[in-house]
Amino acid sequence: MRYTLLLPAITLCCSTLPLTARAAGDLNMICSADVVVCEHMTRLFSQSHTDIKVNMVRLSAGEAYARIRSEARNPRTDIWWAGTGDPHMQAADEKLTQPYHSPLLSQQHDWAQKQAEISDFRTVGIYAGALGWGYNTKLLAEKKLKAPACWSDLLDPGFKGEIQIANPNSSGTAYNTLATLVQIMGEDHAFDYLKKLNANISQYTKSGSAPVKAAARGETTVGIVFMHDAVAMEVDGFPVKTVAPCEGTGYEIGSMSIVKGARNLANAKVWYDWALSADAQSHMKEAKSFQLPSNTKAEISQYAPRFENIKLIDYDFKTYGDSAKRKALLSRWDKEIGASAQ
Ligand code: S7P
Repeated sequence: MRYTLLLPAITLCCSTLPLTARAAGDLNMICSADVVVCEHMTRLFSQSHTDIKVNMVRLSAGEAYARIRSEARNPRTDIWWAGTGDPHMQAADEKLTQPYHSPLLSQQHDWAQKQAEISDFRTVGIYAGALGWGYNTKLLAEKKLKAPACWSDLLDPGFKGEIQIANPNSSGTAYNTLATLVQIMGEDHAFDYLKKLNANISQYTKSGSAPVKAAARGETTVGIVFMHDAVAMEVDGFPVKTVAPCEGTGYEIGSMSIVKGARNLANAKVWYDWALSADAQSHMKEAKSFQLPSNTKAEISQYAPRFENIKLIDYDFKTYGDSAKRKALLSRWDKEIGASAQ
């Protein structure tokens, strides 16, 4: 009798529990790749892991770092997938993320494993891509401008108001550009260069790939971006040409990190191992994500800009992912470039 009376009460209690009570089934993820690949990879993961509900938000890499920092005392995010390595390294440096030794680490290229080693395994490389730009071939011809092949060509006064790049505070791409120029030219010369370039910039966008999307639409002539983001516009049929700068260029190691104090740690590790697998990485090109995958067995898109064809600098990920270095460069950029941006 007592049991029969209790039953309706139990049914009432449990059917009204909010969905969030199923803590073991959630994964809160920040994705810092292009939104199309973020959605594609989330969908694929969800198809093979039906018990885990992925709540994904897309943020540029600098914004993602800032969000994770602001949540440090009460983490809402479990995993940060993709985005340039420098802010992942900064988060690791500040111990905002936690070490994880994935069983799939040994399947990754040396450059991806090195990213893990220099961060005490708080982040890991998942793809790589070189920096450059894309220009709109029709606009270039209409404006009778010489095709820019070198960083120095972008200072041509003919490009006044014709170039876009992102803001390095929000964008991992733009920070990678800033660090690249500092490594090629030395810090003072790089800032001189950026001041001159500022005269030709029409807009500092929030997201890193926005400039070449604008070039594809004919809203600007040149967008300084990762080469694979420019190639994606070419593959989409836009009149865009991708350039690897003649003086040499930097590159990113797109990274992944588990947040310290992640509430859904077990699920974060499930995503982490899946995202390092050859199978998962081979699917990225379906969303026109043409970086070089970290897993040595993952398929490489025929459109991926290959490092052997690009003059690459020996980018110093440890130094330019260092928290004090990144803060100092961004603060100098704010004072000398951002404050006078048109
Ligand atoms: O679109 C892909 C990609 O370029 O986006 C990531 C990058 O963080 C862009 O976002 P923000 O510049 O807006 O931070 C790169 O890691 C990736 O290759």
